[in-house]
Amino acid sequence: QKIVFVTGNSGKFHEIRAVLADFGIEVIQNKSDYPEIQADDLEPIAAESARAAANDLKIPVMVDDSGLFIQALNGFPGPYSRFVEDHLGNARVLKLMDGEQNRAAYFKTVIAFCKPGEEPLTFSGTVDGKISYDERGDGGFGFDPIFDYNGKTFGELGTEFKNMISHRRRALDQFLEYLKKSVE
Ligand code: ITT
Ligand code: NA
Repeated sequence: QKIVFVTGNSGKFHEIRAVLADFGIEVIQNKSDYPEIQADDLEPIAAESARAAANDLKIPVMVDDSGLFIQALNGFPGPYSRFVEDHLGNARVLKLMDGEQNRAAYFKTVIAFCKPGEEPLTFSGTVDGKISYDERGDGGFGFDPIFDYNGKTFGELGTEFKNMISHRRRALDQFLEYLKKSVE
């Protein structure tokens, strides 16, 4: 079985390729870029990206829309995570959290799968953690060096560990359930 994953983010691609390979699914990266709609949560963003990509490429595709939601910042950056990572970066996020006692945060991934002319399906996963006080570790990508999971950052824990417990892994487990049912 093969799945086309539309993404320009090689960190996501490598994580998803590794997980799905364990289930005998080959993931092919397609780097086409589609405009993203704005919304308060990731589900509609992922769904509409998948719909646009499937209809444009005329093949079934998956996309992954993810974000970091910080409780003390009322869920920011959330759907604006890409913009914040690109234009501010981890150091500035830590600055926003200066003097803040409540470090609670979660990562969320929404995977959307769509066939041409059909409605997109979405599968989501989250993982709880804390915003660290400094950047640690060079594993993973994006916000991983500032996301503390039980005392170590995702940057320190690395991709192999992330792939066992992450937001993305949990979303993939839901997607795998669907794939299993749809071939039965
Ligand atoms: P696409 O081409 O797949 O859309 P993207 O990088 O634009 O790639 P998102 O909008 O979903 O993807 O990502 C939002 C931001 O959150 C982006 O800066 C990512 O690097 C970051 N991010 C996503 N998943 C992450 C993870 O597992 N760990 C750390 N940062 C992550
Ligand atoms: Na995106």
